[in-house]
Amino acid sequence: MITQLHPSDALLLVDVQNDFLESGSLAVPDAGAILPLLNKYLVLFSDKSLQIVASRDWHPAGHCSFVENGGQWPSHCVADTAGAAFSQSLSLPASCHIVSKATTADHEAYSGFDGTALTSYLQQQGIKRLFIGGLATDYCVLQTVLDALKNGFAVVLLVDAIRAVDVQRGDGAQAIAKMTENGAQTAKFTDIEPS
Ligand code: VGL
Ligand code: ZN
Repeated sequence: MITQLHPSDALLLVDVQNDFLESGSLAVPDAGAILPLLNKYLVLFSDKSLQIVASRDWHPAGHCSFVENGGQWPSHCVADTAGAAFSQSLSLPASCHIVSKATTADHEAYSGFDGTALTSYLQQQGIKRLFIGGLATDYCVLQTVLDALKNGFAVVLLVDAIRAVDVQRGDGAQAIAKMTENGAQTAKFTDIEPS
């Protein structure tokens, strides 16, 4: 089924940052494969003058999620470092609204809604439905999608433009199942009405 885009739709790209790409400190397997697709979604939404939002993991150097501080992950996405920058291969428009999350040392925040003004921003813009892609399926995409649904937004999960860490094999597939069980629709690029 073809999904039509409306002025109340926004594209939300989750954490497409160097540290989550192939040479990064927390590389997500096959993450680079989503970049050309994300750029196609960006063109589609830009051409229709629709809202584009990008979240970023934006940690202080002493963040609690890092192994050296007792957490689970290698140090990654430290604010203002090259690893925290959006991929150079991602064509974000100047109009893109950027949301920084997990910015305090003692709090983990996988969701772009956690501790940010994202809900009020989207409401102010009249956004009702979010098309969500990015990294990683089983962490920040999962929690962002669940919070979006809780906060009253419809969600279309862009299943061709997400990749999972898969600490345990199947984590990504399980995350997709959880998102759809909670009300997310899924779509791939060819399911969306062209410009
Ligand atoms: C993420 C692990 C740690 C993510 C962020 O963006 O999915 N995963 N921090
Ligand atoms: Zn993180």
